Amino acid sequence: MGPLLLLLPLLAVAAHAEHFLPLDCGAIRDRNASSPSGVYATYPAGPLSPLRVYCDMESDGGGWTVFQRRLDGSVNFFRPWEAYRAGFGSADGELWLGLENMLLLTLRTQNELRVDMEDWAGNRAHAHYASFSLEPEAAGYQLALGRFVDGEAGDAMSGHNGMKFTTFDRDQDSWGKNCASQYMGAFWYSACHTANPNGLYIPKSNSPHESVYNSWKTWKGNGYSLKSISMKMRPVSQCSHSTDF
Ligand SMILES: [Ca+2]
Repeated sequence: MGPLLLLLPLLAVAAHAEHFLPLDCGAIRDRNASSPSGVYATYPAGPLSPLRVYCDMESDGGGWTVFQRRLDGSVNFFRPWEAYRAGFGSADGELWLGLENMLLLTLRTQNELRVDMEDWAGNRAHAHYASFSLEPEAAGYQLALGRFVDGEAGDAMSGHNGMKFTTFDRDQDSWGKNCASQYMGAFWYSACHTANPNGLYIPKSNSPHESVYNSWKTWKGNGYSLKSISMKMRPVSQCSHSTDF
């Protein structure tokens, strides 16, 4: 993408100041702090390419762009590279926003990461990381994750920092076999995982000898299929979070 292409969205925003073309949910919240949670159009790829996303406007001040969500098992997440690159599901239900869209969202501004989850007894927990960004596809969408900030769910993701993304048809993990095939998901696997949010959604499954479910090890263990999990990013406020860098 050339410099002009990167500038085009900005020029378009300037030329049509009466139209609001937000990059992400953070921009929507900044424009109207009372915006409710729900589906919004964002424009990370420019004014001609609206991207429907779910905005979490409640957690920790809101402004979160949800890029992954499991709610009810209605969407199959055991999919190949092309699906994980382009995205699948729907903004108002189960969703993978797509690695390319996620890359666009993280290119222009520093983002932080929040993961929210719920077990089958109604307990909720979260995990918060200071920063979140990806390398381009040519670099395997390698994950760059900042320090674990806080959250009852604990830190199940730092071990995935620096890993490339692996699907059952593209093995970029650090294990002899393919982690995505073995654990029925797709993720920034190492050898292999302490979090498997794209794993199988099987209600109330809890088997310590299997690690194939949508799980978060430091909260419920690798064998517990969570009732819900959602992963979301938002721009870091430079003034209030400058010490995070
Ligand atoms: Ca491998």
